[in-house]
Amino acid sequence: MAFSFENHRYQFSFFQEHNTWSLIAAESTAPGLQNARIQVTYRRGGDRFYPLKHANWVASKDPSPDTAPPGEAMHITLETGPDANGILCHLHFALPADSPLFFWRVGLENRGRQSVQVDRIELLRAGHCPGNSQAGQAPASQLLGLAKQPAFFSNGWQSWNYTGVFDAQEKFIRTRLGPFTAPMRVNAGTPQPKEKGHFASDMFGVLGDPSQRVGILAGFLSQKQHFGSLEAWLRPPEPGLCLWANGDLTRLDPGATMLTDWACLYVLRLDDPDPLGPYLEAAARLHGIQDKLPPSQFGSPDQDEAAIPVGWCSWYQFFTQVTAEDIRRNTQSAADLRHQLPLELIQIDDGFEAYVGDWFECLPTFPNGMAPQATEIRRAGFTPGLWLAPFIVDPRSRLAHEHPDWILHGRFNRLVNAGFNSWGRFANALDLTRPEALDYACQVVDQAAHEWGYPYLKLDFLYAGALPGRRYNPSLTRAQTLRQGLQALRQAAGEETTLLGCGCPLGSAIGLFSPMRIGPDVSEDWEPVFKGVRIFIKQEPDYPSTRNAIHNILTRAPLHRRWWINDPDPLLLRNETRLSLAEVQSLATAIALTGGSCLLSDDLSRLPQDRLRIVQALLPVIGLRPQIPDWFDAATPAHLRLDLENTSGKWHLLALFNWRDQPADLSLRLEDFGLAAGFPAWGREFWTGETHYIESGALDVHQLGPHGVYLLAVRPHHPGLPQYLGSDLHISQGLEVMQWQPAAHALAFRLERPMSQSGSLELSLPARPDEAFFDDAPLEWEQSGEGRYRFSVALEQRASIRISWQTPAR
Ligand code: 9PG
Repeated sequence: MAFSFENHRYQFSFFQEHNTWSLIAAESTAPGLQNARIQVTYRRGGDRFYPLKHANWVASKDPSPDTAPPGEAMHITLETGPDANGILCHLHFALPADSPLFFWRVGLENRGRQSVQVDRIELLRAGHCPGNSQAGQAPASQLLGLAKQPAFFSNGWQSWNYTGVFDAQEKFIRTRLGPFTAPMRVNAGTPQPKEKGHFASDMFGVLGDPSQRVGILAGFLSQKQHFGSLEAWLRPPEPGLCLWANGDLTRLDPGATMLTDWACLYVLRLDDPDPLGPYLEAAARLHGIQDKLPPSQFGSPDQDEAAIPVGWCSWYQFFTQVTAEDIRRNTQSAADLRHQLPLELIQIDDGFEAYVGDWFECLPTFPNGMAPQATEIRRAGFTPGLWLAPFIVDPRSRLAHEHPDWILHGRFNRLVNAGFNSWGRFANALDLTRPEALDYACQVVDQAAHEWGYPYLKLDFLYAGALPGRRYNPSLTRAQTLRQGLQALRQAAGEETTLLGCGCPLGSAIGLFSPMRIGPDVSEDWEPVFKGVRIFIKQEPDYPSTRNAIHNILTRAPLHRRWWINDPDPLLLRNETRLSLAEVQSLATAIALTGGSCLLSDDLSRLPQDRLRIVQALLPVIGLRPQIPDWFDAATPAHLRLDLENTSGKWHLLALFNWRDQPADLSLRLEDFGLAAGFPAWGREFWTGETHYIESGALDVHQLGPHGVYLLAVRPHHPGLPQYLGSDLHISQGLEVMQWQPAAHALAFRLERPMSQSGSLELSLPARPDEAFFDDAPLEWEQSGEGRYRFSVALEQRASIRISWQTPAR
């Protein structure tokens, strides 16, 4: 017998004799799945049990309101059991009225007299994959519409972890550094496949087919109950997909219940301008943060710019060697530079604390403690920020010696390894289910925020709260433990404190943190290097390096202003790094076009003028989320598109990156950015200042440097009208313009910048100007091409420009 329902998008059926279900899209060519399995595993004593194996399903009334689907929906609840151990299972399936997603979740209840340990709640096993291929009674499972050329978009567990697409010929990217980084990189429970064409992901993933331009997203809307994992097989004849909630062998006591987070499926088009949007927004809504969602596609700069941090961080110049004097000197430099570089935040990073864990004792390099430091920063007119890693503990710390029972232990009562850290040591983790341990972490945050005076806290290495181990309270999953720990920190910090999450499992942080680090650390090198040695770690996906940072800045751009403000890590500007100018420009472009925080981390007193100009052009931050047209076609996307609009009109900002190690001749094709090919347009490249007329929808880019970027402002040509073509004042090449007033023989507009700045701008005019004024002084100009004129300006924040011309001679 089958239970089924449908809406205009999907038809859902559950076949009770085999515990399988199908979701078929109404559109015949769209992907779908047939006879997906559902399975639960728990243990009791040494034995494993599968309570759904001989399930006898009955439709039941929804047992409680908190299991009801979000929003208005068609839904059904099925119940089976109790089994011989007293375990009862519920399945909840829902088709919402106002969302293109399909939702389902699983509930367990222990009505027996003994505890059991929940191992794995598999919500989906579909297509061609192990466990589904065995011949037997159950009908074959199929993933429809994705078999031609399957590829998989994998999301990493926490801030630093690699996120990107893999094709069937590739292998999953795994760390080779074993116990050094595995705790930071691998969510216990998510496999790390070795064979070609076999991949894994955390929380959500997309199985797609680039040849058909369609895909199916599977994932969880939250990670409050369990960490969710996915596995994908891209082998012929057909791909396979599995989605499960990790039970972590959590104890389910008599009378206790366990309910998974909502899982969801969503059929998408790879070329949709915002393919992940409906999923990310559904998750945001479930966490009560939908109000932060930005407005339309064609955006003007962020109205709520203040929410996006702009400032300086000590880490990438001083690392653990930082001193109070370095902070003082840089605060002073930031104050001296203010009229040229309006920063707001001065954030002290790792290196002040006696030991990680002993947060109330400072190193001799911070002789006065952290409170006076905050006062100095505030007096200089900046927001003081401070780094803390409240969930990890240095084994040499006083904390570790005085409270060994607060530290997470694992098998054979050994300390759990929390990874190799910046101070050249392995760290341990707090057991957050020990009330005293969590209280201590909260006290640290409370004291930093309210007694030392830091309204901005960077909370780092947060994954350590969710490492596998034997916890004081064994009836909480790792995800529940971490979520409760993060909630407690949020409460201790108070709503008025800005919390930046770092090294943090993404799903656990939604609604609690803003901003959130979404990639590996930047570094002075393009590729990972350890003490000058490249071999072996060059391909490490999460290891600090500018290449790795940019990769995730691009692949995780869709999260920005959905779940939080993305933190891309700082722009490194100084000449003394091993980054080429092209690489610095690529990092600057990636940061600016993805809309997140804009931080610097160079010694500000030594920043050369030409490098200062780069960050000037990034302020104010644009703040918007771009489109990534090739998000499913390249490991590291090479295309970004941002649609902008203001008084001067509408334009497109298009970035084309060269990720090769050699210079490349590229073709920038408007079509590749999802733009109609045909319209004649002006294109001004930001980094070179070159302007081109684009007639046939494409532009040849000659010898773009290795790891470099071509950043074009494209404006449809309006013959006969004056047009702004761009400038070197702001990277948007237009958001600096206010009050654009064209008239028959004249043009007036204003420029507004948050600083004093000089540069040049370019206009297309119907005729050669005969008069031009900057405020009331004559303004020099030169012809830069046919119908194009370049004006050099030096402004103190704002200026009015007036230009007039005669009717062109016929
Ligand atoms: C301070 C730093 C900075 C930085 C953080 C974090 O070994 N690792 O893989 C590793 C990764 C990141 C890391 C340190 C070590 O950096 O991201 O911004 O705050 O801690 O210690």
